[in-house]
Amino acid sequence: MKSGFVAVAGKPNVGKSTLINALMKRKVVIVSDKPQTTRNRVNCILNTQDAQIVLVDTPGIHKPLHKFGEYMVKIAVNALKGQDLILFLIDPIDKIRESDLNIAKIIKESKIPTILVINKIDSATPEQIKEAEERIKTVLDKNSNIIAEFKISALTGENLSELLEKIIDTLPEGPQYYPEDMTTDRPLAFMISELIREKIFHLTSEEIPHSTAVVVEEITNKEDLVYIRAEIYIERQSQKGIIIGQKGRMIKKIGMLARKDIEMLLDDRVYLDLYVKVKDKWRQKDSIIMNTIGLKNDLQ
Ligand SMILES: Nc1nc2c(ncn2[C@@H]2O[C@H](COP(=O)(O)OP(=O)(O)OP(=O)(O)O)[C@@H](O)[C@H]2O)c(=O)[nH]1
Ligand SMILES: [Mg+2]
Repeated sequence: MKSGFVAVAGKPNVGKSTLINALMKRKVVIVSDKPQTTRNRVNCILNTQDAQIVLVDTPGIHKPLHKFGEYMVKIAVNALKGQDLILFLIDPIDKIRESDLNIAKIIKESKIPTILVINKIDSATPEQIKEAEERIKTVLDKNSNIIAEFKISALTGENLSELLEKIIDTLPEGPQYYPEDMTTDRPLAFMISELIREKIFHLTSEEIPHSTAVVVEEITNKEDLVYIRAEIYIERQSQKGIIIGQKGRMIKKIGMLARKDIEMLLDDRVYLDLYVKVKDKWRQKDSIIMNTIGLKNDLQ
């Protein structure tokens, strides 16, 4: 069989996680319209008739503003190392910026075969697409490791089957790395915390989503449902009121939407108990980032 690891890389918000869900034909990783949604590496396992493709979701590579951001970028850059193939996503609507050119340089130096993927063609103009192509090729020229180029829409699915065919074509003959029934390499508690965090990203704005972390503290199978207790970390006392909302409306909404997604994931009824905790400036604190939010393994 064909098998291998395919890292999906690019700056924040280019559609990396959306593309992975589209190729997986189900929602596995979380998505939002805000940059820096993905914070960890997540391996998503796609089994086809004669291939196993491990799609590696990565945080967007950007110029970090705090310790947590530095770790996210480190995780993303580390996640490229030793992979069989890279999908390098760019967004022609947002134009090609310094961060795209930096990622292009990292990719060029890696020498890993790379497919250049121009995403969001459903909304980009032909001029925007042409300009993006030309700009990125100032770094990734003919002599670089770009083996193919695709113009796609992760949102509408345009050209995705062709892209998938090319990915399989490029992968080597290899073993089945993961059991067939496994969808990701992350534990259930992590996937649940991500679904809660996604709702916070959807429902809040400005600095709130980025100041938030979610940790699942308990998952207990009860007679007729699964009891889940999770803590939402925020950085300042003043943010607590926003997450809880007037008469508790915001936290109720986060809980209700997250519960629906978690019930789909577990295929069971869920009672979701959410608590909000102030962890003063957690994004600057190694001990919380490493131990509580669990980045330790990713950074090694
Ligand atoms: N129009 C359009 N929007 C898209 C497409 N793909 C993704 N998006 C939107 O782009 C935004 C970001 O998508 P994500 O998949 O979260 O992007 P990401 O690259 O994983 O972002 P980070 O995790 O922050 O690095 C969302 O609002 C998506 O709906 C596309 O093909 N067309
Ligand atoms: Mg993402």
